[in-house]
Amino acid sequence: MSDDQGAEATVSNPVIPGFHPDPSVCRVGEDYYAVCSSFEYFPGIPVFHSRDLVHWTQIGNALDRPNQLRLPLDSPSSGGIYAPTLRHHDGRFWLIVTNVSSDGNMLFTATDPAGPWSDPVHLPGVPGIDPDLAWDEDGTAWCTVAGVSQVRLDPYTGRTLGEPHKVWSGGPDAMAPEAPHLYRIGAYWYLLIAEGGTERGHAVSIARGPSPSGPFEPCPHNPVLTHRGTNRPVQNTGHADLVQAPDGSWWMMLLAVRPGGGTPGWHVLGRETFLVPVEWVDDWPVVGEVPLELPTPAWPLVPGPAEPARDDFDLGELRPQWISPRDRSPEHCTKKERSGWLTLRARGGSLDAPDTVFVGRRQQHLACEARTRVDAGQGRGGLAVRLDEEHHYEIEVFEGEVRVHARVGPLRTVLASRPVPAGPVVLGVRVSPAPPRGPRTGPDMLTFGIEEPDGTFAELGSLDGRYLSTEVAGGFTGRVIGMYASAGTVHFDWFDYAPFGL
Ligand code: 6LW
Repeated sequence: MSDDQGAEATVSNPVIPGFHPDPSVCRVGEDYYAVCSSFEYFPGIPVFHSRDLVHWTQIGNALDRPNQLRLPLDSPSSGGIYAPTLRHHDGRFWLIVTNVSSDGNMLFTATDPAGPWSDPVHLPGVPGIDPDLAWDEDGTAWCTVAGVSQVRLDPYTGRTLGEPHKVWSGGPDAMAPEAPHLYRIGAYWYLLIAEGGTERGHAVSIARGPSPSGPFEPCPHNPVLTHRGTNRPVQNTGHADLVQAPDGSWWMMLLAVRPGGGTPGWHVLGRETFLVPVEWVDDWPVVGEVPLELPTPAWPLVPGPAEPARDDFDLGELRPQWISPRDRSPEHCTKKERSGWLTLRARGGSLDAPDTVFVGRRQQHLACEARTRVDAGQGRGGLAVRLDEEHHYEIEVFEGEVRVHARVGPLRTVLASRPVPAGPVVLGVRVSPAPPRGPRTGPDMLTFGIEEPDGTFAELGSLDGRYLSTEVAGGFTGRVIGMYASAGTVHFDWFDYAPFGL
């Protein structure tokens, strides 16, 4: 985000950078709220607040109790939580979502979107992923899912009413018609979907009809948004939601990626949340190109509080930015063992194993640096950049030595090592975007090192970032940078994360 004071001509896109895909947004009065998918990470479904649609502050995670988010230890990465829809209706917030690794479709409610959110209402009759929830004038709730199918729902009990039926399949021969959202806008009911798959073919299409169940007439200009076949810096545009500002203007929040390096480009931060204005012509939405710099909206900007670079682990609770694969039990992650430190206790597995003990935050900037002060005197652990179990780089301390490791698919290697004195040590990683020199240039370089006693940073090894990209690893997530323990007990005094050079 630009550090605007309200006078700039443009503001930065993505408005929610880093691995924050599948945005869903709603407005209540002057306040906007948004949620994103969270896959294998606990707590799940980050919740954001904004007063101006461009500055977003994370205010919590909707699913922060184990009974709301069951992610078995053997569930795959990029499983778990897919594509929530957030709505405000009848004085409360409603969140409908799929957990593809355990409970299927679920519905949650809250009076305050920062939480607490309710226990889940299970929806066994809802026939697919990416559920949407909309209410008609009679108060009937309509649930629409990928495919695109629809069923009426009693949202209080989770019972479906009647049989699901197909309402649309997107453009002719569309691949992956998904991410539906249903809206009453003016005289029509609109059905917005994504199609073309979440990669370079991604697109947004729309249809409209006289009732929430159609029949739906596709927009003659579909897809209303796509960057496929272009060389624009923003790619994979799709999975969108619409919101109207208090001044009557319409906006679309959507996911897209920023590939770096040579052709075809590697995106390393996952799918991010972008914003774009929407005009209406002949009662159809018209959406322009998704730019990296957006014209500033016609209202005062309200930047949220700046995120501190350092987490000292002095607060009782972990900040909402911290996430862990599958669970975060107090047995393996606690602040109670050493005052002002975060203690991680290994569960047996390394970062290669799904039961790894890792606490990280999304990498949100193309150029950034992270450091942490580690005491691994009773264990083995350190600082990792994680995409999934098979794609991660890390620097760790074990038995008087510091080592840089890389795991890429079936390959695992120690890149560098050197002895370290006993006691806490500061480990670091610097992520530097590579200039796009040639077709074979990777997106960025990750340089790992340790802080010398005089404060200088001693580099131990650098790795091409392309192997921690979605184009290489696949999946739906992005890089997460954080702390881990792979044996015994490891203590962390603080963790710094800051963008640089932007
Ligand atoms: C999600 C689908 C999609 O369910 O990717 O890009 C899937 N869109 O709608 C996972 O995020």
